[in-house]
Amino acid sequence: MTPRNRCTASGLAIALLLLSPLSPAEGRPARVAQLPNGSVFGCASCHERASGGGALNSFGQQVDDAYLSPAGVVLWGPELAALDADDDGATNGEELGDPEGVWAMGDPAPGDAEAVTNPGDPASRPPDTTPTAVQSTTWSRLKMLVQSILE
Ligand SMILES: [Ca+2]
Repeated sequence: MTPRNRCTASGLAIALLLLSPLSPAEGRPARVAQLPNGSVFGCASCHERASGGGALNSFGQQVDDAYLSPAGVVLWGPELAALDADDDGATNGEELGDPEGVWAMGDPAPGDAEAVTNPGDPASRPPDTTPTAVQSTTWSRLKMLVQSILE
């Protein structure tokens, strides 16, 4: 291939890339590294299909709607971490192991990967840690006992 042909072929490849109809719903594997513990669910963090592409789940839609930089990089931070995309009672940050939204791309994965749940799937959520009535009652009695001792 002559240098001119190589240049023409490169130009054609670039033109095809620029003209390809990328929709927001197409998978972008690089985004997996733009979420804390993004590798746990991979493409299924944002897509209905585990292999990526196609329909976005509620978290993917939330990211696509308001948390992408002009270059298409996920803007992970306290604001996105505090939202609950799948409305399951756990914030996106709690589900991805970064409740405060302080993780940054390139940082080690935060928290325990085995505790990570899918922020776009309401059936995948952290275990409920709300104290039971018995635990609350016991705690309440313990507080009253301590208060009576201190008074
Ligand atoms: Ca959630």
